Amino acid sequence: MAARTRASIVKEQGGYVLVISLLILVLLTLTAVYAAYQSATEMRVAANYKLKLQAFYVAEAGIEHTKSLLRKKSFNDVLEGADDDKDSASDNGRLAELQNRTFSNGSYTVHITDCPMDYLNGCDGDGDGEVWGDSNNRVFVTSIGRVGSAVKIIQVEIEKEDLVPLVPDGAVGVYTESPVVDLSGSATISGINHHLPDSFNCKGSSCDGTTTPPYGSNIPGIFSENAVSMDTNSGNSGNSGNSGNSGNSGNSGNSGNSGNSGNSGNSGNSGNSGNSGNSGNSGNSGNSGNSGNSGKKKNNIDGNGCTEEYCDDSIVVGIPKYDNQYWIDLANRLMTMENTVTYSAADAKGKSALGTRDEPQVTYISEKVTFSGSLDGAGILIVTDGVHFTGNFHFEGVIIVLSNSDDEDAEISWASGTPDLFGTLIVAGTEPATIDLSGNPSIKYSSTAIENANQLSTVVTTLSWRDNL
Ligand SMILES: [Ca+2]
Ligand SMILES: [Ca+2]
Ligand SMILES: [Ca+2]
Repeated sequence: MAARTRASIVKEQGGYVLVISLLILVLLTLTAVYAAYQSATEMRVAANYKLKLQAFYVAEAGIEHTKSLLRKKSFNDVLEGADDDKDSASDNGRLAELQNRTFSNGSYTVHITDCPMDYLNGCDGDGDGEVWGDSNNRVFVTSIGRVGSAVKIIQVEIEKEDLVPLVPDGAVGVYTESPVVDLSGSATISGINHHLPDSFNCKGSSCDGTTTPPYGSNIPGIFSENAVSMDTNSGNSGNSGNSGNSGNSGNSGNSGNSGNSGNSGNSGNSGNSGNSGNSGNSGNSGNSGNSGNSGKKKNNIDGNGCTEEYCDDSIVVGIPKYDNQYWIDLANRLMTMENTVTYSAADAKGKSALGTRDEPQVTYISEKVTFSGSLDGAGILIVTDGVHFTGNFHFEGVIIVLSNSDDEDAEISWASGTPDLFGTLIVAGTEPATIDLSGNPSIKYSSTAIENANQLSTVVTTLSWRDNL
């Protein structure tokens, strides 16, 4: 057998080395390719994740935008769409400014519905029978965020809280201890729910507001948490009777109206004399006379009447739905809100407007103030320790007078000028108050005025949250 030469051995082993080297090279190459592939996949996943995350934040921005818009809008107005028609659904629950709204490097579109299920076609979440109507102050906001090819959908349920109750205790609500009220003039105070005048800038009798058609609840004209001392004035003498009307031709006679029940005090009015009939027709029979008023003239006060322990016409004393502390807390909360306009008495005097119906505001005046001249306002007016009106004043919303000073009682003097309020006047605080309504003030309950003012104090809270829809 031929001996293996060194050269042949080297040659033989070189073959193995080459093969092994090639194998290692192939392995290394495969590893490198795999690593590159892995890395590319991870980068793609990371990029997708980043887009999804961005889409999430874009959708979240849509939710926040919606909540800020809904603070100033009625849920039902939004649900029925810009055409004010819930039966025409293409715009329902879709505010124009929330459709394909560009934000950062993406966009969001928001749908507002009464339930969480079908945010495109709507559904009745509160069970009131209205798919596009809300009756429990709760709606669902579905926000679709898009960034590139990534889509993220978030849905929240939100609730609105009306801080000022739409049905307070009275057109005038008095919550301070030992209140003194003077009604010796010709105040008009009505707890009947009033429609607002057509125009905010109305003049004369077109500013009276109407009570037809009736709507909402009626409340007492004046409500007090504590017994009221009426400022003593002598009673009004009875009115003389109206002279008879001449008969209407061709009509049969109307039966007479029965007299109003009398208050104690003065002598009654004499009755109207009968109308004379025309030939062939019977005349109207005469109205019976109104009986006289008592020492305080209350015949211009109406509303829901006597249900509580003390009651005289439409002045009700009893247990309030919202007590003194409720109004003190509400006033304190309102006066520190972000958009509240704060004036000193001197600054407030020079103003001609404290908000409008379209742009109501919360105004806080930190000391007793006297308004003269002409002043219009809408929203919520908070005054501490007294407010006097001597000029033309017209306000729609809620006036809260806080009596908190130890030095002197708050004085609400609406005894001169033409103070005119639609909404409610609240007198609350830790100290007694004197409420002089002896002039010609007009205070009419209006839930519409309060609702309009509530835009300012509405808190929108998120009740639930979900994604991955
Ligand atoms: Ca519509
Ligand atoms: Ca509903
Ligand atoms: Ca609802």
